[in-house]
Amino acid sequence: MNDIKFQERIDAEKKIEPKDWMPDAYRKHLIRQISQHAHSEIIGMQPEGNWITRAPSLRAKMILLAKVQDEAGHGLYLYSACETLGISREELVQQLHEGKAKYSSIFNYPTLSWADMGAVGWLVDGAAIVNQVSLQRTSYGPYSRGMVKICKEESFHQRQGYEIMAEMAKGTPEQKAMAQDALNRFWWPSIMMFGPQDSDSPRTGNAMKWKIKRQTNDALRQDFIDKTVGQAEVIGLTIPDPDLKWNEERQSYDFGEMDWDEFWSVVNGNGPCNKQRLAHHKKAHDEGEWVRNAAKAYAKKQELVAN
Ligand code: BYC
Repeated sequence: MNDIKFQERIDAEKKIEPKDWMPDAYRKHLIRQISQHAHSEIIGMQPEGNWITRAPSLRAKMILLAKVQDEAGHGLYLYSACETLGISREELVQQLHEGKAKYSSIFNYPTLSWADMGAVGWLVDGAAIVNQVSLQRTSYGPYSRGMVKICKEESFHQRQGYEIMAEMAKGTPEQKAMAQDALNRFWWPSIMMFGPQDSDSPRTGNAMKWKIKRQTNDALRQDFIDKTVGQAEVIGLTIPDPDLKWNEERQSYDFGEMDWDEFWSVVNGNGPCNKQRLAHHKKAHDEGEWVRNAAKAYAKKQELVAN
């Protein structure tokens, strides 16, 4: 196998599996993207975990707890998919702790009220679904199969968030104001999740050539906006973008300019919660060391017994 044959396989829509030959750059590209995706799922548990003890009812608490546990499961599928590319979990976590691996910018914003649980589920999971439905057709087999399972759970998450927003929007004026405030704060960071504009996205070229990404950042962002505007209208909330306007010719919404300085500042470690999120992850990781050691010792004992 060589680069040309590999590209022919990709062009023929054949999946690449762990033991197949692949160019080193393809392997590295996947390790970067899948590990960042895994880290996002795990770090994404923090802003929501913040509200488990303060959920307003037992029902709301059970649902949120299940959702946060699902995110842990998604992280584990993705770490496993990434490990099939020849890197260990320890190395992946170390890259996160050393700031060499990123995670989604969205999780560096604080969750200030219960309505934020609605906004995160509705918008953040909604954006994640749009991105991940597209990734179900990614060229790397284990990543693609992981996405199918994850998308099923994400659609429950999106509905959980939308239900919170819908309930609050038809509640007291104070509740409706809280829902609108959460939408105001989460709208722009949510559409930034799709990454830089195509013209500023250095990874898109190879990602599209290798069919790792099936749609560009801008195409997915537009799809998300077109799906979400009507959902806001139905529950009587207003998207905080004065330039948002239906474009009859394009059959799509035109929308305002994103604050790219804010985006890059958050991506480069200077968002409102970057330091707190990483410090919390490191602390939990250190405190969990005895669990990992115990699991390893148990596995070793089982191996000895078997032999
Ligand atoms: N945040 O050339 P580009 C979830 C980086 S949902 C941080 O366009 P690419 C969840 C990018 O990594 C979220 N960094 O890159 C939901 C690159 O830097 P490096 C997780 C970002 O890879 C609810 C540079 O900017 N989903 O988990 O072609 C609850 C240039 O960008 C961001 C995924 O990870 C960002 N928003 O496109 C709980 C989906 N955007 O790596 C959990 C999988 C860009 O060269 N990933 N950067 O140093 C992808 O689809 C793509 O990697 C991206 C970026 C669209 C994110």
